[in-house]
Amino acid sequence: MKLDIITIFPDYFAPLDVSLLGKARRNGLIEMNVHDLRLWTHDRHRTVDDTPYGGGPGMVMKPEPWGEALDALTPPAGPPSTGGDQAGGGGLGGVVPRLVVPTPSGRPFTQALAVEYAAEPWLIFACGRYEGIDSRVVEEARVRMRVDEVSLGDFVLAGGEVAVLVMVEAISRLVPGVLGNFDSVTDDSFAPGAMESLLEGPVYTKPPVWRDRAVPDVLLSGNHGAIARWRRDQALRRTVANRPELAARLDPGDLDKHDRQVLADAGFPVDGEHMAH
Ligand code: 97T
Repeated sequence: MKLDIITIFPDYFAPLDVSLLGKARRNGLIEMNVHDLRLWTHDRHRTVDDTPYGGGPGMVMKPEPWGEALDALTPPAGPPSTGGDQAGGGGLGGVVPRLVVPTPSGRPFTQALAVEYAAEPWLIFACGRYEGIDSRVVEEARVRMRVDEVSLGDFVLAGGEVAVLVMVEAISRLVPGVLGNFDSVTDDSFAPGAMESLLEGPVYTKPPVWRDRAVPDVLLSGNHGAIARWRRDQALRRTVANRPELAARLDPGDLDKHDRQVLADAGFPVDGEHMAH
């Protein structure tokens, strides 16, 4: 998978040399390049922003550097390649990238979207600062490639860089070979098909007693049925406590009698209509 990141702060991406991601890059599983947007400015001050038309606070990123950056990184528009040649600005022959633009007004970034992106051969991330990028940039890019404006949640960052770090980590660990342990991917709370979107419960390791706190007996019992039941109880309780909106969306058909008792005890009764058991 190829990842290009365009930013006015390339230094933000130093962490991508570390840990899991650093290893995936060194192994060649992920080809990642960070580009300084100011390379595509031509004035003495390397200007990337200007005041907003219509007035208002802050600054807007100018369209010209973004247009030149995307042109430089992507294949030229035109008839489909006859195959084999790698004409165009350093692309993968014949492949059109998908452009991801973090913005608080975008569609939510979810595990399902991370899974989709992990299957793409080529992603370009455009990091906006200030009040955002001139809207014509995304509009024009859509003529040539798929473009997603994506938000990490209902909060405001100073720019898209940290949002891109988050997305790149979420995506990269799903690329086959990066994590090395497929189970830890499929067990994720939000993995599609994971236990009907319950949060994960608490985890423990040795020692069995630490600062007078014992690991729950059931986990040392060797009774795998009881352990599975206990874990499910904990997951249900934690979901009610931390994510009531997820608990509200549980499919009653996926809940047995014990589940319903646990939910009722947690103050989250599920109505008994159209129930499997
Ligand atoms: O607040 C932002 C500013 C720029 C780019 C992205 C964001 C953001 O993304 N998710 C939440 C906020």
